[in-house]
Amino acid sequence: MQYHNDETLAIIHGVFPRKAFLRRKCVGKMVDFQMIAANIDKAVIVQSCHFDFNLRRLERYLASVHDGHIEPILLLTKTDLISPDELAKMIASIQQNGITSRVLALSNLTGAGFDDFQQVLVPGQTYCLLGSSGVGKTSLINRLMGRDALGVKTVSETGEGTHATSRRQLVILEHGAMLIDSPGMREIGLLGATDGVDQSFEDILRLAAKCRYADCRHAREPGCAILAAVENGELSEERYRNYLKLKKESDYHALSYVEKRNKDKAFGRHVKSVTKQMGPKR
Ligand SMILES: Nc1nc2c(ncn2[C@@H]2O[C@H](COP(=O)(O)OP(=O)(O)OP(=O)(O)O)[C@@H](O)[C@H]2O)c(=O)[nH]1
Ligand SMILES: [Mg+2]
Ligand SMILES: [Zn+2]
Repeated sequence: MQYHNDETLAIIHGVFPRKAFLRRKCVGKMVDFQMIAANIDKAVIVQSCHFDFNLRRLERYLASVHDGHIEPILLLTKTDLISPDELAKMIASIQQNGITSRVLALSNLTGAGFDDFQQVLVPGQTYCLLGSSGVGKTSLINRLMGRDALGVKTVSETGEGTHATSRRQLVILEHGAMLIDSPGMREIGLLGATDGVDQSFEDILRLAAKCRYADCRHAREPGCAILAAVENGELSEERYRNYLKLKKESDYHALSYVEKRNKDKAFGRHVKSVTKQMGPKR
């Protein structure tokens, strides 16, 4: 199969069926999906040790990644800006929080931690870098490629938080691993990602199995094992609250999405019947 487009030189030889995917609720009021990438093997969730580090946002990204049936890797960048002690504490806080995904840390500036990161890159596999703007996603790819293949902006010029990358781009490393660079995301809204949320909070799911009532909503029900765990300090209250928040947001958007789809369908039927009444085109 070959498709030609007059304005470009690209030839599409075939389209792979979409299996694993990364998507989010599109930004703004509209309730719809925005596809970020498809058929990737692993998502690298990047946070900078400097200012950007945030467990709640990490949980949000994890929910989205798990929902797309993709394995997450957590990567902390800019380790040169904090002490080894602070870094150790940061990594420990991720694990103590109940997040079990693999955590790596590196500095694009000094190259510390690079070997460990390169070890996880398997030839033939595709990795998508995700994270806020300015955390060093493009710098990481450039360093892996050994040259400034993609543009980054200097901190002095723009400061953290301004976008350097404006489109998604796939690069192939010399040894055959593929990396997708993406523009920094300000938000990653959840839509119908309940399974992804559950999968990201396995500790809470395990506790839920011990609640007295099967339909426990873990809000104020008696015999709730999750509330008991929060009470005795076994489960962090922030993590518990974020779990409820992400679930609620995901379900709420899913409901609006279905409603909108039904309305659109009804409208489509209406248009069809009106066109029919108007008779065949002359
Ligand atoms: N100190 C330090 N600075 C870094 C490191 N990695 C990246 N930077 C700097 O951080 C700034 C942003 O880096 P980028 O690679 O453009 O960040 P990005 O994640 O691609 O940002 P967007 O494309 O906007 O999403 C640049 O000035 C980099 O030089 C690091 O490990 N340590
Ligand atoms: Mg970039
Ligand atoms: Zn409960």
